[in-house]
Amino acid sequence: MAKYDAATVKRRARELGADLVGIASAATLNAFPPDPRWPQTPERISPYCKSVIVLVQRIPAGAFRCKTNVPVQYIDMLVLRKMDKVAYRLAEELEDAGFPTFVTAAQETDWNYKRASYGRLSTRHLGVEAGLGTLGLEVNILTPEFGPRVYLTGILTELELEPDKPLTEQVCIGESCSRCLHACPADAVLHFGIDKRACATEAQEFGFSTILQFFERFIDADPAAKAEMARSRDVFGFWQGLLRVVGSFGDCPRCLAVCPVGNDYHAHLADAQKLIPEKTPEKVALGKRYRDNRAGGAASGGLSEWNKRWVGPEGYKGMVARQLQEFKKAQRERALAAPANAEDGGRE
Ligand code: B12
Ligand code: SF4
Ligand code: SF4
Repeated sequence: MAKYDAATVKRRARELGADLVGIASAATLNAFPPDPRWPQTPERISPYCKSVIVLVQRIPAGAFRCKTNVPVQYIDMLVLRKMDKVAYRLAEELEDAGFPTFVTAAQETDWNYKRASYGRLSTRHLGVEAGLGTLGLEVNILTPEFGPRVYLTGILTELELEPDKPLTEQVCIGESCSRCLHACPADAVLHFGIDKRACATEAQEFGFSTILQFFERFIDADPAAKAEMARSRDVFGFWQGLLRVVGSFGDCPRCLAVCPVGNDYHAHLADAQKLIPEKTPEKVALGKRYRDNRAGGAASGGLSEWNKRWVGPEGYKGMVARQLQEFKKAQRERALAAPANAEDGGRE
């Protein structure tokens, strides 16, 4: 039987196409559910799981340079498909080697967990426990490599693997940045938290709650209005969602697009996303209030004693500034080595 230790598993995941990979121990995940009232733990799924292999697939930055949200919506589906395939192949390989292994759903939620707003596992929290990043002001997981422009999935295995250590440094710049808050069209960004209902109006234009509201209106409508409603853009949106998922989730790219964490941002997005058209004085004031609250020790949900483990207990220590300096240095070195390429706007 082939020897599958943590290094081998990670190498295979990368060879199969994962952009980042980390390992979390099932025992740790069982001990630290994101919200203990609704424990999203491996043991609720399988009593035998020993380790969770966490795969990250980046969303190509090009889609965030477009005039509309549509390219991101489409590429999201492709990224998820690729990620599922990579995860499935790795799971198959481990099982062939003698270790029962399966992949969790990356997007589906469980009706029994908080009326379906929670997945069976929170893949963001898996990512943090596997040392791949920390949660940002808008509770996306920020990876140092690609910021929040990623999807994640978990592979549950009965193979005991050496787990990675979580990052203790906060990757998110925090309240002094607040760019995600400034860009959010639904005012959904809280202080290391998210107003899910507000976010869903943009992120899931034709999602479950839109469908529900449509049918509630439909039931009460008179026959002429019913006929009109049946031919409306809403029904077309539901059809497209069923057909290719577009519109039912992943619709709003704004908090992903403007986050300055990650070399993909420095290389491809700093110019296109520099200005935030949605920014208002009210949003700026809110960011400042969050900053003052934190400095004054006023607790917010996402920064509670339980939650700060996933935000980075040491706080922000300049990781993004350090990365930007290194990025610029590498850029200068490349320009010196190949002067003919120096006018490419700094892109890799
Ligand atoms: C449901 C869901 C949503 C829904 C929620 C729907 C609803 N009506 O409830 C909505 C529509 C909000 C949503 C939006 C988005 N989603 Co989504 N979503 C999920 C899903 C399927 C489950 C989420 C989950 O289980 N969360 C777990 C709970 C514990 O997290 P939570 O409720 O946020 O609670 C924490 C914090 O909010 C915080 N907190 C904040 N306030 C407070 C207050 C109190 C009192 C307490 C105690 C705690 C607290 O503490 C909690 C514990 O840490 C996951 C996939 C998965 N299985 O994980 C994807 C996922 C989180 N989504 C993802 C993405 C990409 C998005 C969008 C960017 C999509 C888009 N482009 O439009 C937006 C981003 C919004 C945002 N800033 O968070 C990615 C995340 C990638 C990343 N970099 O983080 C995931 C992981 C999918 C994946 N497989 O990769 N999503
Ligand atoms: S996905 Fe859009 S609506 Fe939701 S938090 Fe991010 S910017 Fe706001
Ligand atoms: S935009 Fe700024 S505040 Fe928001 S998650 Fe990214 S680094 Fe943090």
